[in-house]
Amino acid sequence: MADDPDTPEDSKLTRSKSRWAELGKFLTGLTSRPEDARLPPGQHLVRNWPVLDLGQTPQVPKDRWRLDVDGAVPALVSMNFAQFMGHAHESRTCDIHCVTTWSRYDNRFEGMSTTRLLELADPLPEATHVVLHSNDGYTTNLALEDFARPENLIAYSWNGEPLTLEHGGPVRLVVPHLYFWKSAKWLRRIEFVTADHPGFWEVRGYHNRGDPWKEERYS
Ligand SMILES: Nc1nc2c(c(=O)[nH]1)N[C@H]1C(S)=C(S)[C@@H](COP(=O)(O)O)O[C@H]1N2
Ligand SMILES: [Mo]
Repeated sequence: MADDPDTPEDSKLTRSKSRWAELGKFLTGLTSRPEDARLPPGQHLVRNWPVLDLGQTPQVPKDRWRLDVDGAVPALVSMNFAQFMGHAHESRTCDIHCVTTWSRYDNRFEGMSTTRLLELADPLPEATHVVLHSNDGYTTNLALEDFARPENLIAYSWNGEPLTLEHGGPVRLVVPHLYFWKSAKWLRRIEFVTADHPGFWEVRGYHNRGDPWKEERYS
């Protein structure tokens, strides 16, 4: 079973982001659909790739890395890095949208699809949600159908290079159809659950689902 570190103390940035959620900062009140425009409402395009996290960068060398898949599954699935790489054969290009209003186009990730992970884990029929647990103590929740989207990747590479530590390496989740806080960096554990368990930002005022096209920034 995964041994999660304690949830980190709220930093100054965490407190101000929770406050923005209270105030509805960045909300435009507009909605848009992917077929109308490439950029969701209230977003602006960046060319660099900003780093956003709780400020603790967990360094897990590849030879000590593990991914556990547990909870509402018939049996624990646990992979070391080599075993994970044996399943990681997909390449996908996507746009990413951060709730703090930046978006970045054309990111090519490589990794294991969540479809493949679901085949391996074979969650029980009672499983309705997924909780992602990270090595920095971060958590985030997804409905099973959002986790299962065919474009999602458990990624080890970005634009042809290994995912850097600051962007969640060695392995992170990428869920392009939702705001990027759902894309857990430094992925450690995938827990299937039979009820929804809001994660780090979801209990601090962020929207439970986070669809950028509906501007679901805050709850
Ligand atoms: N483990 C972990 N994953 C995380 C976070 C975090 O603090 N810890 N921050 C989230 C947020 S708020 C965003 S916007 C993206 C940022 O990813 P990036 O730093 O690669 O741009 O990671 C998400 N995944
Ligand atoms: Mo974010």
